[in-house]
Amino acid sequence: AREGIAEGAVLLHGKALPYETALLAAVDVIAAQAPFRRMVTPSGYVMSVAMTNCGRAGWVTDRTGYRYDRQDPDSGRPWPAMPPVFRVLAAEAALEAGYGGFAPDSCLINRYLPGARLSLHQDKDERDFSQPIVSVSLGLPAAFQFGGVKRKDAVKRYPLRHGDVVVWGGPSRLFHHGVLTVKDGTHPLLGRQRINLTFRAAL
Ligand code: MD3
Ligand code: FE
Repeated sequence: AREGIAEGAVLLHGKALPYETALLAAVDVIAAQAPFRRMVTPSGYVMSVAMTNCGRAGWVTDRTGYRYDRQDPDSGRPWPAMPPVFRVLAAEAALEAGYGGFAPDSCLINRYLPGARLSLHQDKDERDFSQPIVSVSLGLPAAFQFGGVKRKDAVKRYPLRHGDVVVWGGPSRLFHHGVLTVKDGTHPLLGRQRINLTFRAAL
């Protein structure tokens, strides 16, 4: 089922379910080459979410700032290639949401163990805001929150469950958003974790 959650934003319930096995196998291959790590923000805070990337560019943060980097700073090597199943799912979801021709060059993989959270922020390190962002939720559920373009705008909450895909484009592309603290639990396939794939046209 498809649900409009904001102007330009569409939640596709269960869209990733047919791909779950392939997605999780691909995440394991990526994480073997570019392990999950907790990065440091410019202010010196160690993020509770552990991250890795695949694709031509990966999102990274350190004391010098946020950026997209073609190399994994931990290894000095290029990020693992984006698996075909990632591209296909991201492009299909974008098309279903009304954004044809989405060709992401970056996939940030976020891993939340119980207790991890992502505070309210905007995604604005990408070059072209006319391109949407596609987000795939796997494993433990989470309460996702999003507001508006201004930090003070009222915030709405949405549960995101295993297999849900959200496409953010148009007016919602620069909305503030975050993930509330993930509660403890066990998912049949993933155990005690939530994995989120965020697809972006970054470069
Ligand atoms: C709304 N990740 O990595 S994806 C991020 O679940 C990030 O790990 C979250 O936010 C996660 O930057 C949420 C959902 C998302 C992504 C981009 C958006 C929501 C968005 C851009 C605009 C508005
Ligand atoms: Fe974000």
